[in-house]
Amino acid sequence: MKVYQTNEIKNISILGSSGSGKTTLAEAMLYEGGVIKRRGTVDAGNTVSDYFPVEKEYGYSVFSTVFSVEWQDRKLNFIDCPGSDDFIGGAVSALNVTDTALMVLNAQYGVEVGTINQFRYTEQFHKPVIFVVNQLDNDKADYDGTISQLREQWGSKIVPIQYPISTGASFNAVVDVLKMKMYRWKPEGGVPDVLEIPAEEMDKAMELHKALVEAAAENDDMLMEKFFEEGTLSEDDMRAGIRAGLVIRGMYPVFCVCAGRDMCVRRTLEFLGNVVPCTDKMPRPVTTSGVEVTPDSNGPTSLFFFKTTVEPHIGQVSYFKVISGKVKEGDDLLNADRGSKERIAQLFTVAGQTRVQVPEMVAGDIGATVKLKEVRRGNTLNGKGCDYRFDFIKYPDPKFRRAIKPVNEADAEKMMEILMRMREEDPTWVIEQSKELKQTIVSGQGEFHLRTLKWRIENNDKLPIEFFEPKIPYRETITKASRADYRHKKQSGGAGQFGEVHLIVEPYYEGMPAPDTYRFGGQEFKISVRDTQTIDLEWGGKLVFINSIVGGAIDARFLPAILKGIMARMEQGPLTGSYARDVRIIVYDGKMHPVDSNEISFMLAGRNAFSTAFKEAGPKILEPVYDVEVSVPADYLGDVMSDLQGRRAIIMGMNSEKGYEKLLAKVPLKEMSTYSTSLSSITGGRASFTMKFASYELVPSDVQEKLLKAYEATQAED
Ligand SMILES: Nc1nc2c(ncn2[C@@H]2O[C@H](COP(=O)(O)OP(=O)(O)O)[C@@H](O)[C@H]2O)c(=O)[nH]1
Ligand SMILES: [Mg+2]
Repeated sequence: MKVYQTNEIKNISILGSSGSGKTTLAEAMLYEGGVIKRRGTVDAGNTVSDYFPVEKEYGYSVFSTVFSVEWQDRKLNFIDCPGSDDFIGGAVSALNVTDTALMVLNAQYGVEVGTINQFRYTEQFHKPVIFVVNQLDNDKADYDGTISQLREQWGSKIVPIQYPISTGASFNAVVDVLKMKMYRWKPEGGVPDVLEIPAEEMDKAMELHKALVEAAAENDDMLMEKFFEEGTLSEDDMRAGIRAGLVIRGMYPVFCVCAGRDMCVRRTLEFLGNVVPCTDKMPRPVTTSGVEVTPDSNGPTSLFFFKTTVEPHIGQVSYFKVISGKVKEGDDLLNADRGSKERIAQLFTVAGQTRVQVPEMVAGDIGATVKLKEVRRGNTLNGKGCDYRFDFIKYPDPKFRRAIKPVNEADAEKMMEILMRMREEDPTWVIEQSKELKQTIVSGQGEFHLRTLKWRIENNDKLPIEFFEPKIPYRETITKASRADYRHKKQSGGAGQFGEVHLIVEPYYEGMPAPDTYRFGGQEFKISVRDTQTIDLEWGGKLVFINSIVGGAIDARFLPAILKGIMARMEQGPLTGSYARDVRIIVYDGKMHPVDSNEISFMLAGRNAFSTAFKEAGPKILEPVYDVEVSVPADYLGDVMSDLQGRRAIIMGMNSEKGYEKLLAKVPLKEMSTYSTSLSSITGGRASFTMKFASYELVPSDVQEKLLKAYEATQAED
């Protein structure tokens, strides 16, 4: 393969709902590009794109697949992304290193929730979008319906470039209103006959052609002038106009394909090669220190690694984009994130599992290399004198969590190693060894996402694992002030122990005034503050520790011990052993013994006084509550609402957005455990949601009762 220059390279991600036909389209493009000799099918499990055992098992794309096609002196780099929301991480990575998104639609279903979700990511990353209506040979294909759904969402920015003469089994031709030709295929697809548009289609074709010309002119003043003068635009002008419209997301062109039968795939490739912008026409990536980097092949060498996988027979394969400069085989580069040196022994352009060695790659290109020492996804490798670093990929928060354990306890360490390695491949898996919960928690984007993880560990690494309901990180706090004192005294031979602490506890809140006077049991306590310590607790919330001891009742040197005793109880709350938070403690009195007082004594006195006071201060359990945002087609709104209400949700708001409803709710984490699975079954997979930690809130009293009982039972067992 020749070395392609920056202005000959186009990077395109293939997006679209699961089952729309992305992998099949990829296969047809590879075939047409001469990379493969025969087209595999998803159903037979022999496509270039879905080549991992787990993908063959489920018939689903789990990973994004990078592949390149040479087409008319252009190099088109594609990333076929998994469609399911569970594997959105692949699409997010891909969008960051590509310049255009090809959004595949199934003509049978039109715009799906998955389409809208992924479109939102293209919006976030300001990437041009081209829609491709696929599966036009399906009997239920509805091209016009799909176009009206697209228009409903994105209005006049939707500009059809082609339309089918007929859909269903008889589909074999489209009218192209950019070329103003009809393309017709023999049953085997591939190279079409290019024909004049039949007379009976001419009116419709002209109307769409005009709309396209106007849309193309709209994004460029010079073209607009030309259009007004001449009433039309040349084909080249139209391409320039469409390109301008794509870059500013002023228009979303719509193409037709039938990937399964390899129809209109060549024409799509031609359009991508000719019209889609190259990297150098797109906004520049910015380094962590704010430098805008031009994709200049004569600039300093800088490669950004966006994906790493472990592939059968080869080991680690690392995928990168050349952000600047060029890279050759044998180059020595420096890892800007880890400080280590790496040699690029071999350079490849890839098509799934197939790799073609190339001597050099320049700015804008996407390739792969193997046998790097310790390059992780997200790292940057630089040539001499370059210190670029990039961290532009932001992944969505997880929304499905499970505790994980190896079936055989002895495998725990090995399991962690595997999990860490897998997280390298898919950053939307989050792995946490929770000291608090004494569990290893894996979170991901959905039940299927985690099921895939389990399948891979069990089948690839032969390590059986189990999932459990994860514990909830409850918190404890108090709702009113109370007072207690405690004397620790021990005299059993040798040196004795003595310490006595009197303290007040009360709920802490932001901006509360300094303590003044308290009344407990008819007695008044006047506080004069000597010292205040505010501690930001590691687990959230605050502990404020006030020393107001008068007359030297306790030596200042014992106060740290008292605080230490209190902290021990804060770490293991008196109610359920959960962390306590948001408490203010005033130590106002106590007693010492000239000989027997020591730190241990005051630690114990502090801990026990605190524990007693806490239990009398209207103690409550807090639970984590999440902000949940659900996008759902209007038809399912009622069912989704009542399901949420069954989860103790508080509905915070509701917006209608073209064709679907957006629900905002606050829901306890405890109730979210099965949410992704239920939502998917209520709506047939047509809804999506996000969740993000919001706050800790008091649990209702019946829930508190249950939790207290459960904790007592575990204490009794111990
Ligand atoms: N009839 C028909 N089926 C198709 C076409 N393209 C894909 N399919 C089928 O649709 C299903 C999903 O395709 P796949 O490529 O895996 O979709 P992906 O999830 O978007 O990658 C598979 O059974 C394909 O064989 C097409 O143009 N026509
Ligand atoms: Mg796929």
